[in-house]
This record gives sequence, C-alpha cells and structure tokens, in this order.
Amino acid sequence: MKTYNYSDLNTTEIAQLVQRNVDPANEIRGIVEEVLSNVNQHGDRALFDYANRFDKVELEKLYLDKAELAEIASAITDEQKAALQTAYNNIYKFHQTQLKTEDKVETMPGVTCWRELRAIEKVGLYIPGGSAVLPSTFLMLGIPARIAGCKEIVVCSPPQKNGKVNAFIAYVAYLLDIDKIYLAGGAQAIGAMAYGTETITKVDKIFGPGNQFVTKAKTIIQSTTTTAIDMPAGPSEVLVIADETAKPEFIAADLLAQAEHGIDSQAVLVATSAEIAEAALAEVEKQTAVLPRAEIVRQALANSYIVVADTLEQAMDFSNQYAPEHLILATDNWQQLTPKIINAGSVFLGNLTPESAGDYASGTNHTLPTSSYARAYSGVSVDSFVKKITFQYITPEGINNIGPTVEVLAELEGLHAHKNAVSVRMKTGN
Ligand code: HSO
Ligand code: ZN
Repeated sequence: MKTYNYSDLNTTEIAQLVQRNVDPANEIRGIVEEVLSNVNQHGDRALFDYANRFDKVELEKLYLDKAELAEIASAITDEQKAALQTAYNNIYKFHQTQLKTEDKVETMPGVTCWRELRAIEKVGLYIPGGSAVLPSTFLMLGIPARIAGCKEIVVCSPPQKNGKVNAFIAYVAYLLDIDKIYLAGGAQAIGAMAYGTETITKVDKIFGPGNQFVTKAKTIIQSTTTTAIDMPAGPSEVLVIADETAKPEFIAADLLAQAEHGIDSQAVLVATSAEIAEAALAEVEKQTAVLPRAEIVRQALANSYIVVADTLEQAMDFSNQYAPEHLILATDNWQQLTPKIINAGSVFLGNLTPESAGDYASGTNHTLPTSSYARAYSGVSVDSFVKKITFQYITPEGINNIGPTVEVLAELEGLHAHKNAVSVRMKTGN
C-alpha cells in the first residue's frame, strides 16, 4: 500500500486518488449485448445453452422448486441455521421501521395532498454464485422486498456444476418463503428478468450485485427496457479513518476484510499520523500471511493506499471527497466527526464496530453505493422496493381557493384548456 501525505497533495492529485474507474467493463459491452439479444430472442432455450457453456451444466429444467430447495438446505448445521436466523431477525427488525405512513397536508383550506406507498409488484433478485457465494446478500435483498410487500419475487442464481444452488442459499429461500430459484447466472439472468422468458417473469426492477458482466447487463437494460435497477454497482471498498485511539490490529483486520472480496476491491486508510499508518501496515502484513484468500488480498492491496492527514477533520475532508461505500471511524472521538460526514454509504462508529457486523447481521443493509455513487445514491432499503404515489383531494371550498391561482398560471403559460379545467368547476362545483 502506497502512502501519501495529505498536505503534500494538490487538488488534481486528490482528484486522481479518489477516482475509481466507473466503467471498467466497457470493453465487454459487445459480449453482454450479444447475450442479452440472444435471451430476448430465444428465451429459455438461450438460458439452457448458457448454463451449458458458462456454468458447465446440462440442466433438465430452469428452476429448483420448494421441495428440492428443502432437500438441499437440509445439509446445513444447526449452528449455521441459528446464525442465519439471527441475521434474518436483526435485518428484519431494522428494515421494518422503514415502512412509514406520511401525514396528509392541507396546503390551503379544502386542498389536501399526501403520499402513499405501494410495493413494486414484480422484483428480480440476482444472487451471485462465483468465487464467494453470498447467502447474506439474499437476506439483504429478500427481507426488504418481503417487508415492502412485493407480489412477485423472482430469484436467479447461477447453477453449480451439479445443477443445484448452494445449501445456504437454499436455506435463505426457506427463511424468506421463496418457493423457486431460477438457475440462471450472469448477463443472461439479467436479460431473462428484463425481457421475460417462457419460464421467467419479466420484472419491474432488478436488484443485486454481480461480476462485471452482470453489472454491464444491468446498465444496458436500464437504458433500453422499462425495467429499473437498484443502483450501478462497482467493486466493493472501505475507507478507515484512524487516530491514536485506534488499534492497529483492528484497522488491519478491517482493511483485509475488504481486500478479500476481490482483486479489484479497494481498502483506504486515512491515519492522523505516520506512526499509526506504519503500525497498521505492519499488522496488515502479519495478518495477510495467514489468510486463505491471501492471493486475492495481495492483489487488492496493490490497488489500495494510505493517506496521512494532520487532523481528524482533514481526514474527514478526504473521506468526503472519496465518498466511500463503507466508512469506518476507528477512533474514540467519532461523535465529533459524524456531523461532518457528507458522502458515505454506511458508517461504522468507534473501535468495536467492524464492517463485518453490518455485512452480515447487525441489521443494516450491505447493498451499498460504490465507486463514489455515495455522493448521490443511498443503499438498498425498503424504500428501494416501493413507489411513493401522491394523492390530492379538493373540496368545493378548495376549488375556489386554488382556482384563481391556477387560472393565472395557466393563462401565463398560454394553456387555456388547463385554465378551463378549474374555471368550469369554480362555476358549477358548489
Ligand atoms: N461487504 C460486502 C457485503 C458482504 N460481505 C457480503 C460479506 N458478505 C458489500 O457491502
Ligand atoms: Zn464484506
């Protein structure tokens, strides 16, 4: 990990440091477009072919039903079941509070406006199955979808070579009361959920992380079909701010938890002194040596760096420019810093709050904006699975109150039918 001194950096250098490659997958656009068009034209047949070609499995049918999922799930231990259940309970508890009824507002006497939530009817969840299978992601997407009340939840996950999904994914399907998992992965799964096939329903919105093919497919279908997506997703990242109250062992553990996700993950440490940075770096080396995914970690660290700032305020300033997916405030003085946070996906406060807690089980969602999208996007929540529809109701008193204003505004825009739509009611409405 290369080290920079914050005060030596000019604005251009800072801009370069905080920049992520927002479209590393552009060179694969052609391949993804071909997959999407194949799925669009040939439906299920294309999915069988791609399972054969990419997942190396000859499927008899494109999904696993409830009984098959239960059979697969029976392989997991009681301890694993209990951990998944606790995570489920905490995530459910936290997300449930996000369903709020808003107040009705009488903007003028007799003119009442309000918003009501309605669930998005059909949603598609993509659960990756690559080098690390992530049942936790299934919980993070499925729970808010259930709380929102989505009518149809389509789940796609790539088949393993035995034509099944992993036992943990199957168990989460049971927890979420999902009765089918479609055996489709990659760009072809995204195409299937965006266009619909003989077996897979076309959905209104697609959620979930994936490799660069999945991400590229999501961005393409977002602009070419009526199916929406949760957010543009890039490689996962963390930024740790540490002062002299932080423990090097903990800082290193958090940086490595990020680095083990993938070779393109980024872990950034912003320390308030060179001593803290050096101590953390020594710990990083020590801990990396014993990690099973050390090879991935080393490559991710080559793409990561350290910034030495003079103060916590300066460190926060850098973090706001970086806009991290995960921000860890490894300091006992976190309370003075939180009001200064402007851009971050999810924040972990103090020395005993690791990102791993939020990744799995504390209750917050781990589907978060990466690649500096935290400047404008929020993480997935129940909000992501609902629409907010506005309503208004006008009484005889109300039409006389609002009418003259609308008449003047319609007149000045030269839209006489608009004006008339209130005028006729003012005459006859009471
Ligand atoms: N840190 C990942 C989520 C995850 N971690 C899943 C472990 N499993 C993106 O927020
Ligand atoms: Zn993680």
